[in-house]
Amino acid sequence: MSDESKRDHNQGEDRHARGFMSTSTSIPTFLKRLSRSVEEHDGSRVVLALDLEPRDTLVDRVCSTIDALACYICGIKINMHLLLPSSMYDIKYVNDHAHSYGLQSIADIKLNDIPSTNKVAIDSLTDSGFDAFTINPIIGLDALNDTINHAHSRGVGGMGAIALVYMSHKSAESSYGMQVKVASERASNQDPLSSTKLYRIFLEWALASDADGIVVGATRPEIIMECREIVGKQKHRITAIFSPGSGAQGGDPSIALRSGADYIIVGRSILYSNDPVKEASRLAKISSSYPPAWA
Ligand code: FNU
Repeated sequence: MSDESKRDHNQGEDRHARGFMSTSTSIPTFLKRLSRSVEEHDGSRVVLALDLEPRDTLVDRVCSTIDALACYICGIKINMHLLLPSSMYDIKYVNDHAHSYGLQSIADIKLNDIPSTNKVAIDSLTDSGFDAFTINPIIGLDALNDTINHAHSRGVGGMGAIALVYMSHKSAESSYGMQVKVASERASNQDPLSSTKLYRIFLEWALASDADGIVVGATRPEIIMECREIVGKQKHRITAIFSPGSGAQGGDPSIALRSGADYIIVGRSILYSNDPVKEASRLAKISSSYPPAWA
């Protein structure tokens, strides 16, 4: 079936209406919606990174991948692989398709601009059916606050915001792991600046701006552990840890989850395995065997 003939907007709307969001009278936030998806998918805390090669019939291939793997995942994550070669209409179609299985959809755009531009981007993502997006805290605390407040006021129950704290690739160490000096209450008169790592500031800002989640690479279990301890001390709110970087990037999903990740984000090791269903099912089982850190 061609992309064209599959793209029946009304059909997508109907599927979404039959999805879990319509059965609730309350307006759940992103993390509540995601938790519900975990329950509906046998405890899987796998978010599938839909990083397929941008060739013809991309939307068809993305939708049939969702069809094949939906029962082993709790959400999908879409990034430039799909966003750049697709129209907003295609993206809405894919998101509606994911919603028809009760899955949540994250736009991995690492939002990183002035607040007024960020807000326009968030409105478009909302219109395209996304439930959450990733954001880069380098924009600063006030801009994060402004942008995330806007996100929380959008869509049904608000768009979730997931802040980068420590990325999974090797050279993340030279930026997220950078030693920086900041003015701090802890500093002494002799040295008004105290020294810390950049990711610790990003974590502090993510929590201060009510981000729904943070990203810490599965390749950095010790940083996941450190973040889990700090995130876990919050009394009145939950911030989930999303961990990409298992498999193809060398991280171990079990170690990431044991270290405190709530969700693993996995792409290539599922998509390009000899048996994607088997691999997704294996990761779903692993993830369901670690209870969520807040339970
Ligand atoms: P896979 N991703 C990542 N590391 O890998 N958003 C990060 O620190 C981060 C991400 C994304 O390696 C990456 O773009 F913030 O094939 C890709 O879509 O399993 C996915 O996570 C990992 O894909």
